[in-house]
Amino acid sequence: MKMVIAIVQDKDVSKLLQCVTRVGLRATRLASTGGFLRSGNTTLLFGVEEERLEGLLSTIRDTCHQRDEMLTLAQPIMGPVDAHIPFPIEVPVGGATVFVLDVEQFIKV
Ligand code: 2BA
Ligand code: 2BA
Repeated sequence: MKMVIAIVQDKDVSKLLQCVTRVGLRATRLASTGGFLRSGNTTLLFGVEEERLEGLLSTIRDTCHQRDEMLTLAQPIMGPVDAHIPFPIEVPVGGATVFVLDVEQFIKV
């Protein structure tokens, strides 16, 4: 068995969960926050049989899209007084960041 940890954008979660539960896969949804943008995203845990791993990964690929988010940085300027000019940059986010781990034991009690 494998544990798939997928960090996805909130906008993609409903579609992804709809697709995976339709084919009988199990998932757990956790609210999370990206360390860089400091905005919300979703971490999904999937415990899957090895033979279903590729199918899950391809569903993640199909449902999670790359988008550009704006991040406003403050640029210091030299002058008689200290000042900062805010300037926006575009940061690409997604499709999904996926970790696949071996599961030593899967127990339901
Ligand atoms: P349980 O199998 O006891 O699962 C309870 C909760 O544990 C699940 O909540 C989910 O958050 C987590 N979980 C279980 N197996 C998992 C796995 N392989 N990977 C990641 N997380 C896992 P829910 O998803 O709300 O499911 C509640 C109950 O509904 C489940 O109880 C199961 O009896 C049923 N169920 C869940 N997914 C199903 C599906 N795709 N098809 C049919 N029944 C499903
Ligand atoms: P955030 O940390 O909010 O990052 C959002 C996007 O900002 C990233 O998109 C990436 O394009 C950029 N970024 C992140 N850290 C950066 C840095 N130190 N320098 C420059 N640019 C940076 P994604 O790579 O698609 O990541 C989306 C979210 O997935 C991340 O949100 C984070 O929550 C998670 N993530 C990505 N890689 C991870 C990793 N290696 N470990 C744990 N979580 C990760």
